[in-house]
Amino acid sequence: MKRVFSGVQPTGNIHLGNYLGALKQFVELQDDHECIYCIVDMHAITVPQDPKELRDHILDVAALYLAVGVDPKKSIVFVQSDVPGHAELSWVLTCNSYTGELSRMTQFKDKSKNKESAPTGLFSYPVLMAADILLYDTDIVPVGNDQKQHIELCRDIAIRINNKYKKTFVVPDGRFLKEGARIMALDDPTKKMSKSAENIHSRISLLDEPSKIKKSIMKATTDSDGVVRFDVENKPGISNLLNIYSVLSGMTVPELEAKYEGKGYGDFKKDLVEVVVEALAPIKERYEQIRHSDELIEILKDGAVRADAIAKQTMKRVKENFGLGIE
Ligand code: AQP
Repeated sequence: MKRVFSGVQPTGNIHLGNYLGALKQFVELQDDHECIYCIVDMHAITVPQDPKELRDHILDVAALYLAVGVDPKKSIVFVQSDVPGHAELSWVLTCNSYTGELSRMTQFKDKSKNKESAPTGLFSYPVLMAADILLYDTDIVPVGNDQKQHIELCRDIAIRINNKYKKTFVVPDGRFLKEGARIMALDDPTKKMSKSAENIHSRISLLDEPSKIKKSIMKATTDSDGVVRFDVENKPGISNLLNIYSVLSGMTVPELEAKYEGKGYGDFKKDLVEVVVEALAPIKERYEQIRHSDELIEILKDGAVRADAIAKQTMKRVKENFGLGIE
């Protein structure tokens, strides 16, 4: 069976972009792959976090993994900082990556924009992400397409090390969905939907109340011609909403365009509110059942033990191939 690895940062509540770009794939893959899903808390601290909130968000994200359908009997679910191999391998990879390639990463450029000085961790974030992936001999990485550049870097580092030392790593492939791979912000459809954006109406979180969902969708930026038509370049707002509607309802974009021919954005948005509220209701219900349960903690502890066993084997191989340590 091919091995799958992916993760989500506990930087806030998971939104529709995270769900449609990544988590939906997590669930689809777990029946015929060996899946390892992580809550990447060490990535979260590349920007300042309140410690109490971070702990809460770790458990929120873990509960949401299970609520959307990740099954701990089929998949390993754990918290990144509970497995020391991530930090260990990250250093080895740091020594085999270059400041030039890291400074070309668009996420670093975006997140450090307008800052006088950026934390080193924010700069080397993609190396830690490469370590997360390579630590588990991962074949497939299901992610949104904002992560394409980071996956390419991970592959480059793995190939570089395999060529320089004994073959040490499996070279992974990214898995990107056609629809949902990039859900845009509702208030500015030229930017991706993001957990940490200031405006809460820029995103729909999986745990939002129906009244909040309604407000965010009704306020969503569209255009002035009032025609429900998919055209990312000229009509990015309505195209983004059509994309969300299509993925959640199972209707194709042309079917939706036909359904709303001659109708305005108001009708379209009202129906979209219903579709989103209906899709998120069962997720919210399962989340409430599991979030404060002992079972959740047990699942994460068990996941960390299973992940650590795989990580230790990889680190043994890495240390041998690099001549590190004496064991
Ligand atoms: N807008 C998006 N559309 C599709 N996929 C997305 N992903 C993120 N945003 C979108 C995918 O979700 C997974 C988890 O992302 P992450 O939490 O590790 O980090 P991120 O990409 O930086 O997500 P956010 O929401 O924008 O978080 P913040 O605001 O903290 O930076 C990844 O697979 C990502 O591709």
